[in-house]
Amino acid sequence: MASRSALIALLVAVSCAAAASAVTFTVGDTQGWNLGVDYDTWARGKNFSVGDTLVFNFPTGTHDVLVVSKSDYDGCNTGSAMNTIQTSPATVTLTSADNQYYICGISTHCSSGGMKLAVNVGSGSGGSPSPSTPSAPGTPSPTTPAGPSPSAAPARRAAGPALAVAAGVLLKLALF
Ligand SMILES: [Cu+2]
Repeated sequence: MASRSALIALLVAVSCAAAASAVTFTVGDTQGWNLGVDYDTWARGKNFSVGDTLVFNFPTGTHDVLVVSKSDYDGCNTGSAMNTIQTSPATVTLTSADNQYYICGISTHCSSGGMKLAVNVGSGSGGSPSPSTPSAPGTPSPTTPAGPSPSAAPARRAAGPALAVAAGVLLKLALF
């Protein structure tokens, strides 16, 4: 069936696009989530977008990941975390386009060990404009915003020139 294969092709294209746009970041790369890693440097220059995933790798029990506010990040306050992940790998999906803050809640790992990460999450739409981005197939043409049916608009547009030609013919007939 033609329509069915077209639908499958569309689904494949959409899933490929989704897979290409969502990025998984391994925090600290090979150093993981650990003491003595400069996470400011790690995060610098990276394009974090909504839908991307952060993976914190650490020996479970040695560290943890607290999702915290900016003030708790700044002060290494572990007492009011919005979320605590204790099992490695800790996976966090970036769901909103704002700044996100993560610290380690064990001992003084945040304040003394540098285990604090801030990421600036973009919306994902304006990050890297692609010249080959196709327009959505269902986008209606801006020239027919209020047409009651698809065939009515072209007919109405053709009426203008036709009337002009008719008026011209009548004018010539009147002159001669
Ligand atoms: Cu730690």
